[in-house]
Amino acid sequence: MRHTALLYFVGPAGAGKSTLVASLQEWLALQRFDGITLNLDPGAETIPYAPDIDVRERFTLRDVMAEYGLGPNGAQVVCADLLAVELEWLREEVDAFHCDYVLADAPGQTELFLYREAPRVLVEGLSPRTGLVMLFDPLLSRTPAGFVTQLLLAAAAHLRFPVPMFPVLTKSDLLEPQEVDRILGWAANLELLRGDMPPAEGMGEVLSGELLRVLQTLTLESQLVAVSAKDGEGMEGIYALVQSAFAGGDDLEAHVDAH
Ligand SMILES: Nc1nc2c(ncn2[C@@H]2O[C@H](COP(=O)(O)OP(=O)(O)OP(=O)(O)O)[C@@H](O)[C@H]2O)c(=O)[nH]1
Ligand SMILES: [Mg+2]
Repeated sequence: MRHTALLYFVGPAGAGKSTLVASLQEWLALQRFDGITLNLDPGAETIPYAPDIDVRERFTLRDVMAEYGLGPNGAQVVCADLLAVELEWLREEVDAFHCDYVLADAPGQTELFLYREAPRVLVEGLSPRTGLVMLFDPLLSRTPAGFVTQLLLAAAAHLRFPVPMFPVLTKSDLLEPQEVDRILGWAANLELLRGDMPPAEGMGEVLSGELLRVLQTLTLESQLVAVSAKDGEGMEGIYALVQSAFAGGDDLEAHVDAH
């Protein structure tokens, strides 16, 4: 185990996990850090980076469908369970790299990754220096109810994996700047979110102060960072939070100066 941190990228289907892994790896390389990529999605068809470690070398969704005579959904469940079987192999592969960061791209079936037992075995066993980058989809985050739904998903993720969590608002290039500010404002102060709930949805009542405090503690200990993997924006924001959680401070300037 030589890495500073192993980060799992988790979030709703299509939120931009794989693209963010690609973009962050590129950014790390520009800063002369080594970040390796780990694809954990056996059903991935195309991936926007060349995985250094790829679970598809061990099994693919297609193989599992054929072998067990399952449709895609049943096969996804089997695939999630098979992840635990690969723990030793994955550990050896990760340990074989001398690198600063391991960027692990979780499958899009987030509920399987969060709620099945096998991925938990994997996340707990692969590295003692594990973090979770929790992606918030920009279009779902535009409305208070959509944002709360993702906070609940993030809370579930944190309960399953009690490790440092870094919430990230993805694809911010798709939002107007004032929409980004509004969402970041909600994350910084959930009372603002409650205030913006339309009365018709009745959610303001449901979201008692206590529930908001629980969500804040579980999901937003780190500030929400807005990124655009497409434009390469916000990578240093993720890095700074990860660095302060795992290495006690942002060493970026010193590191760059040293090269
Ligand atoms: N505009 C914009 N589009 C993006 C960005 N990041 C990703 N996308 C697009 O969003 C779509 C989904 O991106 P992926 O990176 O495959 O998302 P994912 O979360 O890995 O998807 P699954 O693994 O299938 O759940 C693709 O069409 C990407 O090109 C971004 O920062 N800005
Ligand atoms: Mg993906």
